[in-house]
Amino acid sequence: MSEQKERLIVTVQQHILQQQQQFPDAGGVFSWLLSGITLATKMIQAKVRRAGLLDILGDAGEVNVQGETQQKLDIYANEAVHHCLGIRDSVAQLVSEENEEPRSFDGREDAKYIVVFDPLDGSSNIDVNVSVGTTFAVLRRSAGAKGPEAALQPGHQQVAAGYVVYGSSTILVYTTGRGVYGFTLDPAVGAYVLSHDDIKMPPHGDIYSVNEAYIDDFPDVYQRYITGLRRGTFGRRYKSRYIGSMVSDFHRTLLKGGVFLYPPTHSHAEGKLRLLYEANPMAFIAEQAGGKAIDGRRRVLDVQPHSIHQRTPLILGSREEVETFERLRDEG
Ligand code: P6P
Repeated sequence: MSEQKERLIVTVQQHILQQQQQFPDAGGVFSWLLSGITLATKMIQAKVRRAGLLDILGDAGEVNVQGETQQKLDIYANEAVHHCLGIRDSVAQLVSEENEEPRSFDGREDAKYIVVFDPLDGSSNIDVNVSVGTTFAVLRRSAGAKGPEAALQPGHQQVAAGYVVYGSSTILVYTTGRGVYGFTLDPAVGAYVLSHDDIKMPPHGDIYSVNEAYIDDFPDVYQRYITGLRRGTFGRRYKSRYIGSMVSDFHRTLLKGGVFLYPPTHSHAEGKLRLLYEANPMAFIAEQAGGKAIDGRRRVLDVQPHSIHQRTPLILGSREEVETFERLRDEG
C-alpha cells in the first residue's frame, strides 16, 4: 500500500457547517446563506470563463451608481447574487455596489442577516482577460432595522467576509472570525475544495502594490512611504506589482505578504475603494490572517460608515509594512 497520505477532500459546504457550530442560534441558516453566495459565484465564473465566446464582453452602455460604465458581466454577476441570495429568507437586505439603494424584502421581519457585496470587482479588466473578483460581507441585522442605516455598521461587526478571484483558477477565500480558509473550484465536480487551510499572511513581504501613476496626487506621507519602499530605505528591497483588480492584488498580498494601498488622490479625496463591500471584507480577512488594515489614520474595521457607498483610503498587508507607514506618519 503506497504511503501516499489520503488527502481528505473538504468542500466549502462541509467547512461552513463545521464553522456553523459557532453560530448556535443560526441553526443551519448561516450555512444556507453562505451556500447562496458560493452558488452565485459558480454561476459568475461559468460566464467569466466564456466571456470571449458569449456576447457579454464589453460595456452594456449603462452607468452604475458609482458613475462607472457597467460591463455586461457586471450586470449578470449582480443579478446572479441577487437571485441566489434573494431566495434565502434569512436575508433581510442586500447592498450591492451596482445598486444605489439597498434591496429589502417584505415579510421578512425575522430575517437576521444583511449581505453587502461587489458582484464583479475589477470589471474594467474583463475585456483584456485580467482576473476579476466578487467580494462580500455578512452583517447581523439589528431587530427592526430597516433602510440603508441597517447596513451602516463598523467592519468589526462583520459576521463573515470573503471574496472569489476568477483567475487562473477560481478561488474562494472566507473567514467567519475563526481564521482564513481558501477553496479552489474543481470544475470536474463543480465543488469548492479546501486548498488553503488556515491562511497566515507573512509578517513582512517584498512586494508593494499601488498605482504609482498617481504618486504626485498622493498626500506627502504616502509619497515618502512609496519612495522609501522603492529605494529600500526601510531596510528591505521590494518589487512592485499592480494588477488594478483589488481582489487579485489583495489575494497575492494575503499569500505572499507585502502591502497593497489605494491612497487619497485629488479626484478621490477619500480614496477610490468602497468601505462596506471592498475595504471591510479585505480588512477582516487581513487581520484574521495576522496582517493589518488601516485607512491611513486608524483601523479600517473601526470606521463608523455614514453611507453605504462611501469610499475609504486603504493600506493593508503584512504587519511590518503597515507599521512602517504608521511610524512614518507619526514622525510627522
Ligand atoms: P485604478 C477596479 O475598478 C477597482 O475598483 C479595484 O478593483 C482596483 O484596485 C482599483 O479600482 C484600480 O483603480 O485607479 O488604479 O485603475
